[in-house]
Amino acid sequence: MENETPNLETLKIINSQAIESLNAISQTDSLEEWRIKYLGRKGIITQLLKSIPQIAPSERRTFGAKVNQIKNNLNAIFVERKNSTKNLSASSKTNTNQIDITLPGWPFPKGSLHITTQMIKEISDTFQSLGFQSTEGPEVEFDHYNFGMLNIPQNHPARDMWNSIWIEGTDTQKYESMLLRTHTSPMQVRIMENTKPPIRIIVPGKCYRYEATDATHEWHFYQIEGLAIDKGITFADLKGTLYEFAQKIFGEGRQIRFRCDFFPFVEPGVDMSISNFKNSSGHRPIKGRNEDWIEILGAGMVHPNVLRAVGYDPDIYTGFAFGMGVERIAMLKYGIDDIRLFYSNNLNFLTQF
Ligand code: FA5
Repeated sequence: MENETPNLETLKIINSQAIESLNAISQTDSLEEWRIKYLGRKGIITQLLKSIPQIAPSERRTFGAKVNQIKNNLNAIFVERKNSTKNLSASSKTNTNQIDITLPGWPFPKGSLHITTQMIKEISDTFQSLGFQSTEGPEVEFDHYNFGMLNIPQNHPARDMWNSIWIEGTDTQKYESMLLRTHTSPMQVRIMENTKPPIRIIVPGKCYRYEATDATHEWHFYQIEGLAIDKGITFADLKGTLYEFAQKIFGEGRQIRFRCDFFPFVEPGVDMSISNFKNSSGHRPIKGRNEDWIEILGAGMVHPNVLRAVGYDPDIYTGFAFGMGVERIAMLKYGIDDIRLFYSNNLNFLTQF
């Protein structure tokens, strides 16, 4: 080109060669080489501009305008190409950093069953291994089942044993009064009304009482009711079953105590407590409770009046029943000193189980 005087045809060829070679470039380094070759200080375009004075005066103007147009065009294409290559390599660098497959993953926070649910499951499994089935019942209950059929008629002083939460607005002309069940015992009646003996069943469920809360009392808590009816069932069966249950849940080391108690729907009635003795280092399983025994359940032989009310002949059938507090059992098993923790939604507490 230095020897020949360029013309418009030369410009056309140089322009298409430049564009073609730019399109063929795939790396940033080669782009810079291209720029130096075509647009650099000693590059082809600069030389073309320098050659303008040699062009015939009649063509000089057109030639000069064309060289400038090619220069601006190549410059624009080059800048665009450079920017897109830069973005591409930047994003591929970021991607490489993000996908480092050797890094350990973020651990997923794992959910778990609530301690009360776990306890219900463990107790249910224990009774299942002793031949008991399991069922559930309504939390909103009729006066008839919660009290009446359990040998606790209207105005009976024993109703004071359970501080009840009544459902307001019940039309007592049409329907009986309703309440949030104070215990799971109404399910004894519902089951017996619909089943012929022999019966061996447990009923886990929620209960409600209108009472102040403290470390061992909640206004809502879980009970598991138990019922066994058959010919020839005795108090020894009751004791044996509950003894077996306690050993399975608490282990051999814990002691069990039965004491006489009164519940209108059983005769005789007892309550059962689990030992909370100090160990060799002077600590009790439930540290906050300075008592040697903690009551976990009420029980007894099903009262003949209850058997009669559901149509069973008490001279043929006998049976035992019990109602245990699920949270109290979990407290004794795991050394939890406040029942209110079960309903506090405190993750520090809940994630321990
Ligand atoms: C009853 O509720 C009887 N229905 C139990 C029963 C069933 C007796 C069958 C005979 C035959 P009591 O009110 O004692 O009994 O409650 C039984 C258990 O529920 C208690 O031993 C305790 O473990 C638990 N419990 C009672 N009240 C509360 C409360 N406010 N907070 C937490 N647990 C409670």
